[in-house]
Formats: sequence, C-alpha cells, structure tokens
Amino acid sequence: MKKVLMMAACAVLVTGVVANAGDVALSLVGPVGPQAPGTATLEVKALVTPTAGEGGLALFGFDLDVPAGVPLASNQATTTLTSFVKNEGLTNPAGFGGTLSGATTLLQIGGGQNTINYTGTSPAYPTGTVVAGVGLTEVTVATIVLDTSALANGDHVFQISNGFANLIDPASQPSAPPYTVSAANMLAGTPTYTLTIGVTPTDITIVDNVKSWKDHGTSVNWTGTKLGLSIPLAPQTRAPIETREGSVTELTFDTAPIGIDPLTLDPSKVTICGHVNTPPAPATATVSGTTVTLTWAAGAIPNGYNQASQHDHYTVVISDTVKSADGGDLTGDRDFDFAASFGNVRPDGVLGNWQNVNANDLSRLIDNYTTTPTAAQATQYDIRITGPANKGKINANDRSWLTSSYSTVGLIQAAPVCP
Ligand SMILES: [Ca+2]
Ligand SMILES: [Ca+2]
Repeated sequence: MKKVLMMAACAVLVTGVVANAGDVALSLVGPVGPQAPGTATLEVKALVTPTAGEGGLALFGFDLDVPAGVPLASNQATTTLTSFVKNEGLTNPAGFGGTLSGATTLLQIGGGQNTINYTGTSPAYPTGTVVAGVGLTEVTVATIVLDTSALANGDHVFQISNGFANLIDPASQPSAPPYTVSAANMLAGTPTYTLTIGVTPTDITIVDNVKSWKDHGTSVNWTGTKLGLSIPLAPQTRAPIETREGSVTELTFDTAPIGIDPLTLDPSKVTICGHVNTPPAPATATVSGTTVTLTWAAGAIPNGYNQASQHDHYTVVISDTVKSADGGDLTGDRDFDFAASFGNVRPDGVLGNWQNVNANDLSRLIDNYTTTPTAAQATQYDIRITGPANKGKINANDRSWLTSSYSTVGLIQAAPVCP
C-alpha cells in the first residue's frame, strides 16, 4: 500500500534528469499552550530552500505517529493543495490521508502532482494541472484534525518522520509538462509537536498558619490528641513557642484555594533549619484536601530541655517545586517559624519575658498549678509530661525542670533563614 508514493519518488532516479535538488524542511505545528480535551488541529508545513532556481514541490510524503488514545481510523489528513490529491494528483490507494499502520501511525500522508502530464482514463489519475512553485514560501501541505478527547492532562508528543519529496526540475519548467523532477534533501528528520492537555494551571497559596501541634506521649488527662500552640498565631507578631518536654512532631499548613498535587510533595520538598540544631527533613509529608501535614519522629526536633544553650528557633520551608493539583505554582508564604524554648511559659511582649526563662516564668507556672489542667493550661504550662506523675499535672516537677532551664542570655533569636 505504501509503495505507490515511494515508487513515484524513486522513479525519477531512473527516468528523470537529476538536477541539484534543493532542501525541503517539514515542520509540525499545533495549538500553543494548554488545551482542553476534544480536537486539536495540527498542520504540517513545508519550505523549499534555496528558492532560486527551484520549481517547487512535485511530490511529498511523511509518516505521522500520535500518542496512544488518539484514534486514527477516520484518517483525517487533508490538504488545500488539490493538485496533489487523487484524481488530480497521485496518492497511495488509501488516499492523501495516509495508510493506517497499527493504532498510532499513519504511513505516507501526502501525494504527488501530474508532472508526467498523464491524460489517460485508465487509470483515472493523475490528470490535474501542475501548480509550480509550491513551497518556495512556507506552505501548509497537510491539515490533520485529531480527536484528543481521550488524552489525560499533561504533555503528549506527536511526530512526523520518514519525510520525502521531489522537486520540479527548474530546467524543465516553465515550459509545458512533463517536467523532470529530482529527490529533495530532507531536513529535520523527525519534527515533533507537544500538545499540552489541561486547564490553565492555577497557583495555590500557602496560608501562613500552623493548624495543629501534636502532643507528646500517651495522654492521661487530655482527651484530645493534639494541643495548640502557646502563643496565638493571629496576628503572628512572635513565633509560636513549644514550652514542653518532648519536641514538635507534627505541623499542618493550610493551602488555598485548591489542593496540592500529592505526587509533587514528599519529605524532600520540606526544609527545616535552626540556629543551633539542624533537624532532619520530615518523616512524612502528606496532603489531604487543602491541608499539608508534616511529621517528625519524637525528638527529631530538639526542644532544648534542660539545656539552655540548646533552645532554638526553627524555620520550615515548603519548596516551590510543589505544585497545585493542575500544575500551578506554589505561592504565598511558604515558610513558618517556631521556637523551642523549654519552660518559657511567659513569653509575652516584654523583651525579657520573650527571650528568657526566669523567675517571671516560674511565678506564672506556680499560678497555674493544677491536677486537672485545661487544654490551654496543658499547652503552655505542663512542661514535664513523661509518666503519670507528670503528664496532666502542673506541679513541682514542672517547676524543677523550668528552673533548670533558666537562661538570661537571650534564648530566642530571629527566625533563621534556610539556605
Ligand atoms: Ca519567659
Ligand atoms: Ca507536668
């Protein structure tokens, strides 16, 4: 089936006068930017160079490969160059649109003009009038309307290959046909076009908000599994502080207005850094709806217990390589900082209280002694929580550890900037 056009192309090697043929470049173009599924119109363009002394295209052909899922059975390649289409011109038996080969390939789309000046009736072709100069300026030689409704969001590559062409020998033209032709030198062997299916990507914004802060160990008095932060987050004029034994094990971020693509988020996409310590990346980074949850193993983020010099200030950054559900960028405030300052139960706006653990913290702790703390009290004052004698009780055991964490050297520094 495919041999007709190729034989026509080769015939010139034995019957025609082979001149110094020019170059022919084929290109494949289509819609630019993301496209909705449905149909896509691709065009194959041809340009003959150099133009001086050339008579234009006598014949052309190429193969087309499409992605799986794009049906080709209806053979949709057409052209406005009617002198290349049977019966004016010569094509493969399947026609100008090519011959289906497998599910994703059309062979030898194209045709040739009646350069032999055939006038017979059997066969009934080619009988047209040759149009000279085709391709001396770039011309669309084929238009292909493709059904893209089955393609998923993402990039899909279309390719043409095995292009061939004959050029009218200028020495035989513009006198009346028959014209001699010669094989062209084909440039750019396998032009491709990438179709992007999908809506225009929407950027998403990280809302600077930690929603939860996981508590530590088995609860004996707290009914919930998570406790809030010790400083209100809005307005966030100071970093939230973990005042308690143990360490931060979970942070959750809000995103808006749409969700993150979970395939683009993993622990390697999160950076955490501190002034003193360098904690590891999260153990897990997961997405549920518009919530991002980061978790660390207990103790992975040091909280400076009983080591005043180890009190630290951390910054967590979510990488901008994380994408929205439809491929948009991650924008907004992608970082969040918090302090780990053991026993710093009074971190109010007075500078000494914010930065130091001292007698002011101790007096505040004593004011909250209780064996039935509220969640708010437990969040801030139940600083020693290991074992039933400590957890859920704010008492002298918390006091002894708080005083061992005394420091007046300015514990809380500015939020570190991650490299
Ligand atoms: Ca303090
Ligand atoms: Ca306690």
